[in-house]
Amino acid sequence: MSRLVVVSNRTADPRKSAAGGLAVAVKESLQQTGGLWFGWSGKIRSETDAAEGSQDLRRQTVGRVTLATLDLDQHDHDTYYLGYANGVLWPVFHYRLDLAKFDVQFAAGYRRVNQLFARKLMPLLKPDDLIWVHDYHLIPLAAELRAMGCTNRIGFFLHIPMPPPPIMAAIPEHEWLMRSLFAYDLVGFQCELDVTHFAAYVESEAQAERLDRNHLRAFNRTLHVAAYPIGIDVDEFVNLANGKEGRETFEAMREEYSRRRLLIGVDRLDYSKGLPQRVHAFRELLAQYPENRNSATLIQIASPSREDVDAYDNLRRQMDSLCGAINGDYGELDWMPVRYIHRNVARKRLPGLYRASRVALVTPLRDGMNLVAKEYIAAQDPADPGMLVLSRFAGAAEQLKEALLVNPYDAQGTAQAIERALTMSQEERVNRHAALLDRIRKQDVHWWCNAFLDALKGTETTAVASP
Ligand code: ADQ
Repeated sequence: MSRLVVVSNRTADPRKSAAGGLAVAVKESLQQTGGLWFGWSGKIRSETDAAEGSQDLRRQTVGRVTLATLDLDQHDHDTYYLGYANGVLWPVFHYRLDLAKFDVQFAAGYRRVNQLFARKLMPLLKPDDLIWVHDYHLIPLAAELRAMGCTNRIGFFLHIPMPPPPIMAAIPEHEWLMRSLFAYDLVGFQCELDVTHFAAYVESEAQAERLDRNHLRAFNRTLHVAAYPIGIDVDEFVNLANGKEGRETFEAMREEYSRRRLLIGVDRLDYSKGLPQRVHAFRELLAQYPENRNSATLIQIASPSREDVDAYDNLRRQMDSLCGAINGDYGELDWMPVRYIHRNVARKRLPGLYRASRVALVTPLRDGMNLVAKEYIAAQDPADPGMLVLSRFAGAAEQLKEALLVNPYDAQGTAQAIERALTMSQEERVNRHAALLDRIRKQDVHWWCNAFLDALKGTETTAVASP
């Protein structure tokens, strides 16, 4: 069995469930194959170390898995991570050209760190290793590895959306970036729309030939592309819901809000998640459907995220002001419409919170997938489930058709859907939930990991060293 080598910007201890989606997903395959997980340590190199020129890998063994991490220089961190990954690729791939800051220094830092990763990873590789690279931080990694002579099978999975060609073309380095993807053997996207956008881009910009739905030929290479919607570990989440903290949280919330209709939102505080638009829609609900006053309560949990990027600071201030205004305008002595919590909630408490809520608002303006939508479904009582209101612009909308799909830019339409969710009959909720649960079980995180790795194993070995 080939050893699995996972490369991502950050690594995590795969034994800890708090490590989140990717760790849960790749843990089994890494354990089975005695795999290697390679990435940035999250630390900045001290100036003394940087001056000495040492850039040592730190290795840690966790069970049968080796974690190999390296520190970054301050300048590399600022240009590669803050500048290019989070200041260019994240906004543009989420269709937010207005928030992108293009700067040649950022692009240079991004390339430099990808070269550094390739240089440090190359000596650790064995000839039949299967390499799986994750996300937008590392798009050119395979091209850099190929330039160093690597002929292993290499797959790439993009966790965020792939924008349509005219938006992609706004990135000054778009040709280089998209061409770099052809150094992989397999490129996986979250949903079919992303595959369509990528194919349209390379057909129009690089005269790629579409051999069939899943094969594109350009730059002397044939690339396998497909959608692999990422899932959650449904059983683990159901167990969490039934665990001590899960039940305690559920009971505490039910008691506290016994006279209220609870709505929940759980997100990183990120402009892609549509949080201000969600608060507007909730305000619209109170305005248009007054029976919800003194009753409907939105708990919005927004965990702090990338606070050193300017756009996030503006969002934070905007949310403080919107939530303050709605509470000021509609609140009563014994009822606050919005409880806005700018913090992380312990993972063990999330299922109880989801289960106590009659409606979940998952309304991103753009999202690669959105795992909160799937977690909410998994946490429900199948005999009396809550209802999911889901943005049509989340990758998850392709799979979760039985949710109430909304356009998050349309506050009135979203308010209408929330009202419908709050008043939906138990029979309809049960039927919709059964279909949703079935789908997230069939395409859970294990399915996702195996489907991607099986496809990667099935691709032809690289014949050409560099595209
Ligand atoms: P994210 O943008 O981080 O991930 P998402 O898919 O929603 O978005 O995953 C977030 C995870 O963090 C969930 O497991 C959620 O429970 C947890 N979380 C979020 N806010 C939290 C809070 N305040 N407290 C505690 N836990 C919280 C990126 C892409 C997504 C894609 C995933 C996986 O942007 O589109 O679905 O990767 O590929």
